[in-house]
Amino acid sequence: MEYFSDVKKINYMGKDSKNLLSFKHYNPEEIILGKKMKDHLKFAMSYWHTLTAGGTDQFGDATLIREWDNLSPMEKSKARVKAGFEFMEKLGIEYFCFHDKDIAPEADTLEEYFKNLNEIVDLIEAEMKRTGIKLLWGTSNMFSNPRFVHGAGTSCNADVFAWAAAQVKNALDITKRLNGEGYVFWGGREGYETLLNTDMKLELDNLARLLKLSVEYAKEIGFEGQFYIEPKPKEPTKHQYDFDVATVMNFLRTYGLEKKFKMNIEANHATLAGHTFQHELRLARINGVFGSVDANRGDLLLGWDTDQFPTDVYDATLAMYEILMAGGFKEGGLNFDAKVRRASLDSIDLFYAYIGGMDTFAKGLKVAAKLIEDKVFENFIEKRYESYKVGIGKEIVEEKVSLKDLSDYALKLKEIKNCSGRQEVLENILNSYIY
Ligand code: XLS
Ligand code: CA
Ligand code: CA
Repeated sequence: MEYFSDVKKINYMGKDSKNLLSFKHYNPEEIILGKKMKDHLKFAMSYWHTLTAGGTDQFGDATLIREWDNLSPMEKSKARVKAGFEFMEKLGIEYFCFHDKDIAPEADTLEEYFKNLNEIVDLIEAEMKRTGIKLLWGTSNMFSNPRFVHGAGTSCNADVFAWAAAQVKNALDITKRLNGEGYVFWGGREGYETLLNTDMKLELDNLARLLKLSVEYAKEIGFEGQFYIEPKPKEPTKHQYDFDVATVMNFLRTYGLEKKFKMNIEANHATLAGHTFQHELRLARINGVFGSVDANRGDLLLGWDTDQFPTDVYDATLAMYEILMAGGFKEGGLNFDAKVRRASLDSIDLFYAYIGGMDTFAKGLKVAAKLIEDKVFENFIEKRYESYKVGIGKEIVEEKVSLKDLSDYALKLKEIKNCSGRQEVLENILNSYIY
């Protein structure tokens, strides 16, 4: 059965094409900086937003009607697998990401739930074999079910901690079985609403314990994929423990986990934390913890996690600049953690959405590659800091001077001369590369 029969394979047709179901910039085989575009970008489909999201929000029910809606829970899950692979094949997307809960119906007992999961994983495995599509990362949903009301690893209830551990164990088994390149821990409800009822120290210690147990189990089963933490400052809790890259790095270092985890950075989470996407990527890059990306965007006028498809070429260019400067994706990739708007009712809107996101990042990649080739910012930055290459600056960097030495030096200074930061002209140059 064909689920998206009104859409054929989406091809690259160049920027002048008027075909709305074609790529204007994403030309998978085109070589950029010695590598195919598709291997630079490693696009992934998010299972949840693409196949299970119904368009519900705090004020209204589902609006997005899909072919499989009226099937029984297991049949629905099977149809979604088939539809998902058809969708990826048509778009030429080579990776996907999922939570355990996205792929199979939950049940009253864990045993039954795992049985459901296994049955669907068989089907996914067969589709992966048929198409060559790969798993970028797996994860476990430990936030939707009411049992996680107080969190999972940070729950006040030890039985819930154990249940979460069981889910992670099973999700790791599945991810290993499907050759997943990574495994993501996103905070879910790992945070708090009020400190009046919260033992923050115990919750953080326990969160670290769950991560440690997971790393140990991965070793035990020979799972060699990359572990990620995905920072987010708020939603669903008022304060999420994995606030931003800096907070997560501090947490990992506190518990001796910094060598085991990299960051999965989401654009919308960066802006919720009051940072730019580029800021979070830069911080991860300079600390050697850049891993993977959840591409999307928020809406600055709304200020919550809207998970919209990315269409801003400016942001995508700066993101790709950081990603290339970090050495590009290795185990990670670019997952579209984005959903169509509630009023985008038709399945075809999913295609338009992905085409837009893929083209935006393809264009961003091309511009970023050119900026790097021409060393536009590197040359400027190098010059801006040249005072640290000679004289007193060199001695500061080499840590050869004391505070007193510096004071003696400063006392002899007659005049301090600063250079322009040239922000406006740099922005003009950036624009000229984008246009
Ligand atoms: C929610 C997160 C979530 C993670 C995976 O805000 O983005 O979707 O990426 O659990
Ligand atoms: Ca995400
Ligand atoms: Ca989000």
